Amino acid sequence: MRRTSASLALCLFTGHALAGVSISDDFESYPAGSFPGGQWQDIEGRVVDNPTAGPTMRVIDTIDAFGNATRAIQSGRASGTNGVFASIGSSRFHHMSVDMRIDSTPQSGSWPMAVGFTQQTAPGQDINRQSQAVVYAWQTRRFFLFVSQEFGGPAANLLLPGFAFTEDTWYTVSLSVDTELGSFSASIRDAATGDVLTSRDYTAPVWDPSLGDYDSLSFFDGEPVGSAGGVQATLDNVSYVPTPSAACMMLTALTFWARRRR
Ligand SMILES: [Ca+2]
Ligand SMILES: [Ca+2]
Repeated sequence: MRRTSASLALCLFTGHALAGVSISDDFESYPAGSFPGGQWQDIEGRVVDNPTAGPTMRVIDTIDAFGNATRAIQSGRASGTNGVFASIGSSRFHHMSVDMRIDSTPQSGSWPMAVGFTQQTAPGQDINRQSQAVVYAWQTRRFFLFVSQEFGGPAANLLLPGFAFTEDTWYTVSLSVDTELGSFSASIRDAATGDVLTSRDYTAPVWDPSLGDYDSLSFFDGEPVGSAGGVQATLDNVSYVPTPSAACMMLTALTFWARRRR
């Protein structure tokens, strides 16, 4: 954390208690083997349909995109939903990026990891039934942008074209949202070089901003309970800013630049 503390600057809005709070975490400050502390909560608190025993993600010692030792968080391989979430404030704009490594891809029926924004519109609601905008890795080794305005409501499931991921490789997954316009921008970059590998923009033709009032930065996999299990992914270098303002985007860029320099 200390290495990215400069990017912890708050781009403060007025109003909502959490509005404007940025998140930056490289997971270096947590002991390996444990659930990460800080702002992170176990996704098991948002899972109803396919629960698994927590902690559903743990801090591990691993190797980063540059071949250096690093700490990151990894999902368990048991069937059921693994993940973490952090509360964020109401905002017109959200921007997140996270380094993702797929460690194991299933043969069918599940996704190794989804990253993005969710909104719990009803108490006790399962994460998959929440309004959400996420980028997820699918069993075909493709990434998709998924935008859903409540379960069963308007939804879009969009392939990020022309790219298939490789296991055991770090990618930087980014997602920007304008919740007033219902506009979304997703990209996958090579985590080592920063090269954009695929991207997709989308504006919802029918959009209800009240169903895009995201309250959580959420990372979770999708596996039915009782399946063979086996999906696994590792995440590192989380960055979230609630505004696309030049100052905050510069902080994100500086964080990325600092990582590449290490
Ligand atoms: Ca790390
Ligand atoms: Ca799982």
